[in-house]
Amino acid sequence: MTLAADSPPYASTASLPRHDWTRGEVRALFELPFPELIFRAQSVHRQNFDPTEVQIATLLSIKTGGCPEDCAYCPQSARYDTGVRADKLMTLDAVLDEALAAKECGASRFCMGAAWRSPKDRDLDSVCAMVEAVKALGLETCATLGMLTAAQARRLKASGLDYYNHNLDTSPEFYDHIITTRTYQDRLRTLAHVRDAGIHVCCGGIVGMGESRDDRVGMIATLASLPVHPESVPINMLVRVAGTPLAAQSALDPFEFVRTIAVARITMPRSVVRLSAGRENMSEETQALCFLAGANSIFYGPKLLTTPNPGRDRDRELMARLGLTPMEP
Ligand code: SAM
Ligand code: DTB
Ligand code: SF4
Repeated sequence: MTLAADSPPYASTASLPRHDWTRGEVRALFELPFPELIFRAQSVHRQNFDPTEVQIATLLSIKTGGCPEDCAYCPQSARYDTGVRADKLMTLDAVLDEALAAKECGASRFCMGAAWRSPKDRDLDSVCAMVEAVKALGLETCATLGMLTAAQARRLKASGLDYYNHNLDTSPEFYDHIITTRTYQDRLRTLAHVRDAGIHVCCGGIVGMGESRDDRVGMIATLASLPVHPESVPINMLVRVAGTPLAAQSALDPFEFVRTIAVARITMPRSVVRLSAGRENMSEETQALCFLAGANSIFYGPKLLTTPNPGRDRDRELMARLGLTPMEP
C-alpha cells in the first residue's frame, strides 16, 4: 500500500525499542484486560508498520527427519515413532525448483530447514551453494540448521544468507522439560554467533507445550532483553504430532496465544512477528485476532516442514477478506 502524505506517520512517532524489559512488566502486559492489550499492541504496530501488510515467507525442509536431538515437540526426532522418514539433503536443483515456485507464488522470503543438531562442514558447503543460488533469484534467504560455530555463521554470511532461524522455544526454566540434548545457553551462543556474523536473527518459540503463563512471560522477556531484538520473531502454536511426547498435550486457549503475539509486538516493536506453526488448526477468526494483535508475517504454502499448513487459496482468500496485502521485501 502506498501511503498518502496525510496517512498516519508509521515510523515517526515510534519510541526506541527497549532491551530492559523485566518479567514483572511483561507479566503485567499479559494480565491486561484483552481489549486494553489489543489496543496497546495495535498502537505500537501502527507506529512501526503498515498494519495492512503481511510478509509472505515460504518454508522448505531441505533435510527431513532422523535428527539425534530429543525436542519433545518435534516429529523429526529419530527418538520418536512419528512416521517421518529420514531423508538425505536435497539436491541444489531440487531446492532451486522449489524456490522458483515459491517466488512465482508471491513469497518474498525462502527459509530452508534441516533436521540437524548442527551442520557438518561438508553439509554447510552444500547449503551455502543453495543460499547463493536462491538469493540470485531475488528472494530473501533464511536457514535453520541447528547450532552453529562462529566460523560456520561467517561462512553462511559470506554466501549471502540474510536470516538465520534459531528459536529459544520457551522459558529458561521450562526448557529442560522439553529438550535435554542441548542447553538454553547453547541456543544463546549460536544466536550470538549469528548476530556477530552480521546475519539477521529470526528467533521465537512455541506455546501450548504445557508451559505456564510465567513461562510464556519468561520466553518473551528473554527475547526482548537480547542485546539486539531478533528482526523476526516466530510465535508457533504447538502442532501436536502423534508419536511425540507432546502428542496428547491439551490445547491452549486461543486467546492466550493471541496475548502472546500482542506482548511480543509491544515488547519488540520493530520486529516482524510471525504467526508461525499451528494455523492449520486455528480458526480464521483467531488468525484475524493475531493480525490485530500485531502479527505481520505468515508461512505460505500447504506444508510447513513435515506438517500441513493452510493451502494457498485459503490464505489468499483470508487476506482478501481482511484487506491484507503482501509486504515488499
Ligand atoms: N533442527 C533445527 C533446530 O531445531 O534449530 C532447525 C529445524 S527445527 C524443526 C525449527 C523449529 O521448528 C523449532 O525450533 C521449533 O520451534 C519449531 N517446531 C518444530 N516442531 C514443531 C511443532 N510440532 N509445533 C510447533 N513448532 C515446531
Ligand atoms: C519456526 O519457528 N517454525 C517453523 C520454522 N521456524 C522453521 C517450523 C515449524 C515446524 C512445525 C512442525 C513441522 O512441520 O514439522
Ligand atoms: Fe532436531 Fe530441530 Fe526437531 Fe529438535 S527441533 S528434533 S533439533 S529437527
